[in-house]
Amino acid sequence: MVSRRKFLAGGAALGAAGAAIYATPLAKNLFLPPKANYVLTAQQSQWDFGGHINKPAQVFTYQKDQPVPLIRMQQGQPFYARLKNHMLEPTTIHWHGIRLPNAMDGVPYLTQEPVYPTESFDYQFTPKDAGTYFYHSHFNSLAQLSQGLAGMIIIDEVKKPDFDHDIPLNLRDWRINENGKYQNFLEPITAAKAGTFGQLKTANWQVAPNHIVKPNSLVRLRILVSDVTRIFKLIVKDSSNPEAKAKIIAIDGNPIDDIRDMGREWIGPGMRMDIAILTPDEGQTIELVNTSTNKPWVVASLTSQGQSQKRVWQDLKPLPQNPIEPLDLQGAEIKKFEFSASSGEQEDLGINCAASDYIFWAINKTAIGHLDPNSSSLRPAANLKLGKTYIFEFTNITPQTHPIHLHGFFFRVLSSTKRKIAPHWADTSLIRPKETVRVAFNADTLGNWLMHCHILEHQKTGMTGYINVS
Ligand SMILES: [Cu+2]
Repeated sequence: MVSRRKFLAGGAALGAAGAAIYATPLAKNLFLPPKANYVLTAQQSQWDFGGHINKPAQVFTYQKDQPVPLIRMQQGQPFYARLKNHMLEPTTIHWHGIRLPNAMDGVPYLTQEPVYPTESFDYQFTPKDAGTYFYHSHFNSLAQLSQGLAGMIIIDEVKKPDFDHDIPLNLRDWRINENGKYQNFLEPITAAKAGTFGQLKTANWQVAPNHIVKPNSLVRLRILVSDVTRIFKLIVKDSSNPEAKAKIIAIDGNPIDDIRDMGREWIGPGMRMDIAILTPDEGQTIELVNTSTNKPWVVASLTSQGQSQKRVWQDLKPLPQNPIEPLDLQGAEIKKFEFSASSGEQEDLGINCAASDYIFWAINKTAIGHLDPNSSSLRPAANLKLGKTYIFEFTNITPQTHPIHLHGFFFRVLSSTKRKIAPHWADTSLIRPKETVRVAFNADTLGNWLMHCHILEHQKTGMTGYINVS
C-alpha cells in the first residue's frame, strides 16, 4: 500500500490545487498517485463504511480493503493500465465518456474477450479530452458495480485551471443492510419500474463526508453518479447565505458554453457535473443535498477553516473547451430510437455479459439483455458511415426516466419536446417519460459502440443496443 506521505508527495507535484485534494484527511485512501502506469487488481475485499454497518461488507475493489481509487490521467499523454483479475468471475473495464479506440472500450464480446480469473488485460490510450469521467466493470455489470467496481477519473487539463481545492464525489448507494448483507441485485418488480434503490447512501464510500476547505476559496467539486439506479436531484445549501453559491462549469467532462447558477440539478447514473463553489467565511458550512426523494439528505459537506483566500466570483474563469470537431447539422442523417417496455418479441441471445431471465425493456422493439457474438440475431441498432454527422432522436414512451449512454462519442444535446435545453456536450442524457430528445454527433471512430440505459436493471432486462461505424 502507498503511504500517506507518498500520497502527499504525489499531490505536491500537482501544485496547490492537487495538494489540497491529497491532504483532505477523509479521502486519503481514495487516490492513487498520478502516473501513467496503473495496475488495477480486481479483487474481493472488505469495507465497513466507517462503522456505519455492524460487520464489514464483502466488496469488489481495485486495491485491498480500500475504496475503488480515483484514477488521474493527463490530457494528451498516453495512459496505460493493466487490469488483473483476482476475482472468481470474469471482468473488464469500460472507460465511460472517454473517446478512445474501440478495442479499448471494455465491452465483453463486443470489443474484447472477457478477462477471466487469474488473467490480465492491458488498456492503453491517449485521452484527447480533459474533465471528469467514470470507469467501471462492464461484465456482469449490475452485480459488479453494485459491489463496488465503479470509480472516478480525472483527466487534467494541459494548463491547470486556477482552483484552491479540487474535490471528487463519487455518489452511490449500497443495497446492504446493517449486517453487511446484500439484497438481490435484480428485483423483477422494481426492475420493471424505476429500478431498485439501495439503503446505504455514500459519497466516496463514506456516509456524508465533510471536507475542510479554506474560507473564501474557489472549489471545483466534481460529482459522479456511479449508482446503478438512483437519479439525484442536487442542490447546494450555504449555512451563511441562502442564495446559491454554486455554478455549473462542466457536464459529462465537457465545459458548458455559459457558466450558470446551479439550481436543482438532475443527475442520473453515469452522468457527471463539475460545479464551482465560493466557500463561505471561517466556520461556515456548505452542504450538497439530494432532494429527489421526500426525505432529502446531505450527500457531502464543506466546512471553511483557516486562512481566507479572498476569492471572488470574478476569479472563476471558463474551463478550456475540449477538441471536438464541429458538427455538420445540415448534412446530418436522422436515426430514430424508441425506448419502450418490451413487446414480448425478445431476442434470445444466449448467455453472459448481462445474463438475465427477465426482459422488460426494448430499444426499437428489440430487447437485448445479453451480448453473444455467435447469435445471428445480434445486429446493430444502426449502421453509420465513418466521418458523417448523425442526429439521434431518442423517444421515451415509458413512464420511467432513462439515462441513455452512448459509448465512444460526445453527443451534442440539441433539444427536447418537453423542456428547454441549453445545448451542451454529453455522453449520457436523461430522457423523461413521453419525451423526445435530439442529440447529434460525429461518427468519427470505427467500431461497434454500445448504447444503453445506465439504470443497470433496465440495461440488463432489454434496454441495450449497439451501433456500428464503418
Ligand atoms: Cu432505463
